[in-house]
Amino acid sequence: MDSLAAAPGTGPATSPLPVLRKPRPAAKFQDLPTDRTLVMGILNVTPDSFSDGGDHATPDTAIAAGLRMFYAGADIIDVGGESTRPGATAVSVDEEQRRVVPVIEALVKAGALISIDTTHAATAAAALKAGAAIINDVSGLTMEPEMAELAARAQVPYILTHRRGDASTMNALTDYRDVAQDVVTELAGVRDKLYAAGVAPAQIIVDPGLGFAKNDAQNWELLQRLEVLQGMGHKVLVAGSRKRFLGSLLTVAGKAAQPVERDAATAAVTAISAFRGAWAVRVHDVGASLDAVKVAARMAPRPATAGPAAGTD
Ligand code: PMM
Repeated sequence: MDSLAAAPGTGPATSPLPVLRKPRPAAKFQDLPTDRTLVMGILNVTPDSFSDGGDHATPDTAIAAGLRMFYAGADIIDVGGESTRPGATAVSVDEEQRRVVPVIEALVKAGALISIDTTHAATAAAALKAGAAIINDVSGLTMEPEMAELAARAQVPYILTHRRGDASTMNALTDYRDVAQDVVTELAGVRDKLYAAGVAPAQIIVDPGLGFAKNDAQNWELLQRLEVLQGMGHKVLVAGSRKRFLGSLLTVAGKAAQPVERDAATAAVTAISAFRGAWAVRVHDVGASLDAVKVAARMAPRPATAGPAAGTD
């Protein structure tokens, strides 16, 4: 069977439970395909994320949603227990871990490769213990710098996202001289801290942080000039799924498109990012982006930008 086609029994997103398959050994980061852009499915185990908040608020519904993404072909599933949307309220690390750990354990048991979306080192450590293989820290080390030592010690990849301020302040921090160059300069400063902590270049994945301290025009410019970010020499992750700049673009009669109405535009962003050699895209609608990646791969039959070879330092 085509591994990228929807699997029988996975059903639409609203179906109650996917049919469980035989557990597999957990996937490994180094075994991920390198000949195409990867698709990372978003699994927010939160009541208040901007687009899927509340959809997977209990471990059972979150596990079912994660399995559906995995069986549909997601290469990585990004599990988060705290909303990062502007204005979101913080949760305690205990609550965050209560949300994500059982979900990670179940998905790892099924054979999925998991990244943990957290700004807290204690939660990242608990997630790694539960089997997660990648740290996705949207604060870019600004919340808990000890994340760097954790990534170095555990020898796991670290997704370094550009952000200024935090959920409550970032919307006011959009002054850039040249947004693409400034994002690269700021990311490079944090990247050097990762190096100092012992994180290898091949372990670092950079992300422009679409929507984090950027206005609509700046988000588009970052996508238009993705090669500036790629010039850093690391793998690049594009995470624009359902974000506000897509809602604004799709405005009809003065009304921005709602988050769930932004999946076709998200798939278009995936196709373009994949065509330009992004390492991965982070999306809600996995199936549409897998198709978009196939189209891009057919149009540009060359390896996706993989960043430095594994093992170089
Ligand atoms: N955006 C959100 C959450 N996690 N992780 C990375 N690496 N990059 C992002 O841009 C990012 C992220 C917020 O969006 P969501 O509510 O759809 O998860």
